[in-house]
Amino acid sequence: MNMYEHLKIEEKGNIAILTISAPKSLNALNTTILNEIDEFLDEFEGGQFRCLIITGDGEKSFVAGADISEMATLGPQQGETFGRKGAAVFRRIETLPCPVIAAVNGFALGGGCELAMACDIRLCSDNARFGQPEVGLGIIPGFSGTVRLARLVGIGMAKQLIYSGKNIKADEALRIGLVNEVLPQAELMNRAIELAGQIAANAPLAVSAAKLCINTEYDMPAEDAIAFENRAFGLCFNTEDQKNGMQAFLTKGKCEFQGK
Ligand code: CO8
Repeated sequence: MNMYEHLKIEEKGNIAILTISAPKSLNALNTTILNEIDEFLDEFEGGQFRCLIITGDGEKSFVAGADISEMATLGPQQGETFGRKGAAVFRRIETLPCPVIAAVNGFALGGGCELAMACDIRLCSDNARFGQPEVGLGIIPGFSGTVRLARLVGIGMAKQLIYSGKNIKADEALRIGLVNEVLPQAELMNRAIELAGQIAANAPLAVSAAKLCINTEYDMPAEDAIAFENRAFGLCFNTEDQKNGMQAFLTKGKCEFQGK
């Protein structure tokens, strides 16, 4: 893997851990960091990884938003360009073939909350804080927060969070379904790695197909969604993993899935 100025990359077998590291600004996202994440995703997609974990450096902040110092002097065209950049990078994360776990280790505000929402699964530490404070800065969520928050927690709660700009604590994020699990800070990464390992032990093409189905079917009428799943289900029977996985079950063995 390349060396990055603001990213730390760790490989654990077929799992990769991406740590965003800009401690002076609580890991706020500027154009350089977004470009680095984009570059990292090129590398990641070229590898044989089965799960990606994204976290922030330190014990205080996951990502404290987009970089306000970079945005402060932007005009409308530049603002739109910056928003498009972040949205495109986050969409890449959302549509990666393998699952992505956000290990939210502190503040996940504005663009940080939006980054976490682009991931498939959110785990957080008990000191985590979530929120979309943009309207307090004279802007709206610009990295797809108005899209994903409503889909994740429902339109009423999304409106309350975005209009008020108020942060919520980890237990409230759990209650409204914004995160899946809350853990003590010291246990967060171990749990994320454990979960990533459970995912990585399954048939990767099947996991990938399940992700594609869930993401794609979300916006479809039920009949079309069911037909989409039917086709994806059928295609699973074209894989060696399906043959080997079922054979292993029938012979009471264990299958090491090859992703073929
Ligand atoms: N951007 C730039 N710098 C930041 C950011 C940020 N988002 N967040 C924190 N920092 C910096 C602070 O300025 C401070 O720097 P310095 O030491 O030089 O003064 C340093 O990080 C430490 O922060 P604090 O001293 O404020 O630490 P506290 O513990 O007192 O507070 C908070 C922590 C509550 C996280 C506080 O820093 C804060 O409120 N940060 C801003 C959070 C925020 O509003 N985030 C949303 C930003 S807007 C956004 O994300 C929009 C996304 C879409 C963009 C679309 C583009 C057009």
